[in-house]
Amino acid sequence: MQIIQSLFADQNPDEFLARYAYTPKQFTHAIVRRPAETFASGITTQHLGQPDMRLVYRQHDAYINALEHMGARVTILDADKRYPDSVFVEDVAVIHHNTAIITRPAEPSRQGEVNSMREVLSEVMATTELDADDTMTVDGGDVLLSHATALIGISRRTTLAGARQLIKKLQLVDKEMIGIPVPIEGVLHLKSGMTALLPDVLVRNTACSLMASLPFPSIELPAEEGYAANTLPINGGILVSKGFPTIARLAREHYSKVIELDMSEFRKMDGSLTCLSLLW
Ligand code: CIR
Repeated sequence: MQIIQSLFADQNPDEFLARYAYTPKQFTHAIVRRPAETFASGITTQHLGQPDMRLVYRQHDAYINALEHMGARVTILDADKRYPDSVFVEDVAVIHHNTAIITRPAEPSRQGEVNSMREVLSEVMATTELDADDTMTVDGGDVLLSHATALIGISRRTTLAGARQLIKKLQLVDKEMIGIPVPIEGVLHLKSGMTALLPDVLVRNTACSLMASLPFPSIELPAEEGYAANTLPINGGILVSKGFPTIARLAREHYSKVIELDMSEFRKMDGSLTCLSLLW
């Protein structure tokens, strides 16, 4: 909280926005991983029943098609049944300026996921690591990155020490980057609670309590539609979760290319749109 207040205390909000406006990135590449046959034994806080594996595969295929439709070349990694949650590739790396910062996921059952992702990413870009220090954990789902700012959720998964180190690593590849730790409660990751709908405008799940004020305005979704706050703007279009009228309307108001994807089976395991890919 103090970090945020001191960051913005002497800033004129208009100047701040002009300098740090969230500009959605253009992505040419994506990495996804096929769902593991062990998917249903992953971690979840939801009480929505067991995922139907037939639907899991179908929804994953639709997700890949949507990324391709938006212009990304998608690399599809084989399923890894040792790691039930390994389909959620977003959590194991943060990519900026063609550098992958390999994260330190908090959950012991997910920590091994970083090894194969490090190998895959190191073939196509520079990679770096967070220090092996148990006070530092970071899940990529807590990192909302734009060209100039990184909002980093301090959550059940990401510690302040981890966030601070991630900010340092980001600043090594981009000295203009400003990192903003945002303590959250009520949702798994920061991006389960908010994503950028537009440059400068976040869309929020009201179940996500913020222990700090944000530098950007936000639109709150109706409580029963909060899950839809996880959107994926990509290359001038946007992917949104199917079955949520408010986000569908907002997306159509602002984007000409909107793809609604049924995420029901990933939601059962606490996953949402952004979790299923790494983009650059
Ligand atoms: C987990 O609890 O780690 C997975 N079942 C869900 C991770 C979702 N990832 C994300 O929001 N970035």
